[in-house]
Amino acid sequence: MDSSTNSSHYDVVIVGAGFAGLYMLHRLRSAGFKTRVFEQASDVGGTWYWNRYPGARCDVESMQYAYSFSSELEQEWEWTERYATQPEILRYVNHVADRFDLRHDIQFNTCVATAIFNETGSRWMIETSNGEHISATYCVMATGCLSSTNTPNFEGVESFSGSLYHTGEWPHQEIDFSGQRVGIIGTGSSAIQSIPLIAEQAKHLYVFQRTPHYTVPARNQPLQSDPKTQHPGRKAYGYDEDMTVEEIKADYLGLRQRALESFAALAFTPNRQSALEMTEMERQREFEKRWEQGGLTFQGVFSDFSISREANEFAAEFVRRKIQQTVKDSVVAKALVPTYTIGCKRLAVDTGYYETYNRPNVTLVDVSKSPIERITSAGVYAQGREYPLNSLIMATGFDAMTGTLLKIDIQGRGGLRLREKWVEGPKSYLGLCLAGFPNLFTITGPGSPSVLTNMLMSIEQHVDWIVDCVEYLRDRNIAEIEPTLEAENEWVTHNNEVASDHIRNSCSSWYVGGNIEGKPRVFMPYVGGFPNYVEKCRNIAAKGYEGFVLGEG
Ligand code: N01
Repeated sequence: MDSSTNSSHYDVVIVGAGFAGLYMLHRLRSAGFKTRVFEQASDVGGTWYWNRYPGARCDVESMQYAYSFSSELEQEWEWTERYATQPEILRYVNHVADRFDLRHDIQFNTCVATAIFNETGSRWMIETSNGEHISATYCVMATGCLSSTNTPNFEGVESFSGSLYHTGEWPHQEIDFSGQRVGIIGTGSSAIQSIPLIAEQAKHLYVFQRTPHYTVPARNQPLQSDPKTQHPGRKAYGYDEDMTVEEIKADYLGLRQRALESFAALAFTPNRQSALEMTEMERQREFEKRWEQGGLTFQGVFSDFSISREANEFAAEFVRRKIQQTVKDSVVAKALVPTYTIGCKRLAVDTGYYETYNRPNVTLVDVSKSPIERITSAGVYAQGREYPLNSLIMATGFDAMTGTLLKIDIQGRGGLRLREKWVEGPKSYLGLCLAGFPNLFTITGPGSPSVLTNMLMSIEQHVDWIVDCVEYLRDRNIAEIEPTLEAENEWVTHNNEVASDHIRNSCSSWYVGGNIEGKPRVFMPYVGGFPNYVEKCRNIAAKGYEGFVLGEG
């Protein structure tokens, strides 16, 4: 490429040093592209750098939530638990950064503020928060799907005199809630993971719940046998019940292949029968089996869990009954029971969540009918009274999928701003590229399966596709690639069609921007399944990048 003469020109600039940015850097550098990564945090890890709240761990099994690109890495890394904790995942990401010698091409503590496409030179002009100016032939946004936190605009929040936290921007030092009155707003996945642990520490925990969430037991366990207790940790692995770590490692490719063939890029065996074809006894047997097995495999209880409301209701009812059986106070149990479809908000995976509400030091404050009125200097004012608190935790989620991209002032051809292009919601070709924004790529962007899949598999598929693409352009001396508006519109229409009757689209959630005031209501991830999507991407590339204009610049 033409970069050797100008030290501030790169073939590729990558924004973000999480799982996506690191693998992108590794692949591009190996392919001979001069590459620079900008990362706003002081170290690698992306979402796992920021989300350090008590109980933070991945709800996808660690043997699957790991890179597949290096078989040596797969073999040498030893996960200690079925679901890895945030510190363990961060250790893994750091190990990857060191093992593949990635750090020296990453600039930390640096935000990309603007990225403007210069049509004359076919290059992206980038300005960082430190006032640096860099140019690049290609710009890759590896900014993550859940990386901009959402703090609702509660009246008086600035007057709160206690300690204020957000689960998505947790301090690096350990927080001790012993002896404290703690409030937590929100009951999504982050809250569901942290509430049981905070409740064990705090003097009293108040949970402010607007909408109850469905959650299933994780059944976490060690992956390594304990010689003292003879705990057979490695045996009960989860997704494929009978496999041990050793068996998976003996045929890791096989596990990955099964993941590639599955709807959510996760290797597990779903039940192929429709709920409507099963007898009540068969359904209950299958429910109990998966409830005991634990984790997201619950969604594979029958084939029409996500497509038939009638089938979905069987599963919803089963979980509702479990909540009522677990929570002793019937008023609290009733408030915890969701009435909407199960799985339309991302299913959470917990350890002792419902049991926590049987503790005398935990109070559920139901704010579903009358919202939190304000935050005072002493605590939260809701239900006509003040709840005095020493600490208040916002577990209020993220401006998902578009928030971080829209924070950057991205300007494409003719000064078109991404903020203008997406004013009615995100539009892209494959969640990878944008009409009007040549040589710009988004990893797991809106319009791709991303958050509906095992993110690691989706990230690797996107990175590999992008590297193949830029190599193709380099080999042919092609200066620009950009999707046509027609191809983009067709993809957006297809996305909307597959999402229209889908269970995932049947309630308000961050998938549809429902958690952010004023955000356009669009189902953002592609819900047509990972294998269909991969096939589509492959065919487009095989046809010389069908739907794209490849030009001289
Ligand atoms: O955020 P959420 P999260 N007043 O948006 C409530 C991933 N994740 O951080 O439902 C009162 O799910 C809001 O209420 P409602 C995972 O993909 C993964 O928990 O909008 N409440 C809701 O209860 C997950 O889906 C892991 O009515 C208000 C909560 O805040 C995603 O991150 C672990 C409110 C927000 O829940 C986001 O999860 C954790 C208000 N004004 C997270 N505004 C893994 O294990 C919002 N809420 C990989």
